[in-house]
Amino acid sequence: MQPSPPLLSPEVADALAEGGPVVALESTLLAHGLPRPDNRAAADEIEAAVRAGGAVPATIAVLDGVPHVGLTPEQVDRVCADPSLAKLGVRDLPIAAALGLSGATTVSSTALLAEAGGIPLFATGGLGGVHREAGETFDESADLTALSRTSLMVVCAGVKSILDVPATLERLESLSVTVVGYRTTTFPGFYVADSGSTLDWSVETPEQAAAVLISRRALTPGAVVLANPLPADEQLDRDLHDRVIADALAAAEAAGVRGKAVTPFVLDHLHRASEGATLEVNVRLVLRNAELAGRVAAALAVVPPRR
Ligand code: PSU
Ligand code: MN
Repeated sequence: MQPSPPLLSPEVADALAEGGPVVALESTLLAHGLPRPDNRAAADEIEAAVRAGGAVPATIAVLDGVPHVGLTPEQVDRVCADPSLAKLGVRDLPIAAALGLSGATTVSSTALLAEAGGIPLFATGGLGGVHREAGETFDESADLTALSRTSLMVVCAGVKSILDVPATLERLESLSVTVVGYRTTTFPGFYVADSGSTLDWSVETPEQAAAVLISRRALTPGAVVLANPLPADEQLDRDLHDRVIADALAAAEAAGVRGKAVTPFVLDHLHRASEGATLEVNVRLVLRNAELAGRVAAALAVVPPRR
């Protein structure tokens, strides 16, 4: 059986047909990264941020076995409300397709479906990566290998700071994923502006970012990560950050959480332990990434990429 090609919403299909700017958005951060019911309002705000940047948003999810690129408000309701919605990485897509199941897409599967749909820009919060203790658990997000194969730009605030950030940067290097900072060579730390790691390269404008993506696409398959830090005055308090993350990782360990449940468990624990402070910062950084991705998509649409 052939998997169904992604189904583009009319607005997304029209924009792409005209060579217009479109930004893909993932749904796992809505369904598994943000608590219900706050996630529903965040979904609308994220799409509005893409529009404010000058592009059409294309939120991606699998519904009844069909990958959708661009969701109706009712479909977004479904993604945000269903507590049993699956979390689908690339390897889960064939199961969902064959069995007619529904699920939210992670960075890995969203990147794949966005590329299949012809969308060169993708905005998220923070990438998955190498978990602390990965030397023992082998827990490394499939986001990394997926980005080594998909030709698009992901705008993010670095990788989630619950991870081993230097190890994740090493893996991104091994996988030849291009990483560039937006107006900084400090690699952002998701909730905080500075992860403690540095980058070799930065770009100053959406036009420069678009030019990097065009060059990458002409070279060889693989993604460009555009790392967009929060401004210092919008980041999470550093002490609170370090304390709640240590606490959340210990709680995950104590509860014996494994596999793809780890990231949602830890994020949920952080939102509770910080009394909503991580939630607020998480939404804010996604909005900033969505708007910047919209600007880069708009710059790219002026100089269409080589196909
Ligand atoms: N960014 C966020 N919140 C999230 C995620 C990213 O701000 O919930 C999700 C993404 O979908 C990413 C996933 O692909 O977490 C990584 O999960 P794992 O560590 O299990 O690969
Ligand atoms: Mn994992």
